[in-house]
Amino acid sequence: MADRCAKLSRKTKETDISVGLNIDGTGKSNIDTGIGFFNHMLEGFSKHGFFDLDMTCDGDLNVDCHHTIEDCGIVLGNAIAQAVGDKKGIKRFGSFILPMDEVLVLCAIDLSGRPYLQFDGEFTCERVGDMDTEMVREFFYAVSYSAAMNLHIKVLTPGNNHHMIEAMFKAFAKALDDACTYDSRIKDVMSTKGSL
Ligand SMILES: [Mn+2]
Repeated sequence: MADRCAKLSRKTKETDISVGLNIDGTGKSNIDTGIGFFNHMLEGFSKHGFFDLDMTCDGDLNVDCHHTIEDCGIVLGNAIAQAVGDKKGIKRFGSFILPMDEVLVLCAIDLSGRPYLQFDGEFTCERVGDMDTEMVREFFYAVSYSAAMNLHIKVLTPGNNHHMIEAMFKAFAKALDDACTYDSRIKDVMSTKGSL
């Protein structure tokens, strides 16, 4: 079976983004968003989901990190949607509970074609590195809507803010990898409707 890939770019007055994604990759990444902590999160997403991800963003960081992180989420979500294609033969649902030291985070995904984000987590500081913590939810909201996925992220045990955010990105990667996995018992699309 051919690798499921997408290559996209998006340019506005606020951001100029290029993304290359291979869902059937090995976890290689080449990421430069101009935001060190956000790069670190996307590298973890790539590595732990076995997704090859190239992502560059030239954004208006002189304003703040908002447009860069939100728009990267939009384009990554679009790339996920394009790469998974018609979703024939894949499990559709995926979930993972990821520990990171004292923190425990749950992520559950349904590649349903219906966008929804349920985000249950609170941060106790405004920023980690050069990333505003309120942008974590915005990022996952953008991904869930542009990929048309149902995405639940829930902090089961809170703790260090860096740990909570990193555990979210890694749990998201593992859950998405799970949802995208082929199951030989699934001959068509995993839906009684016949399409997702
Ligand atoms: Mn870290």
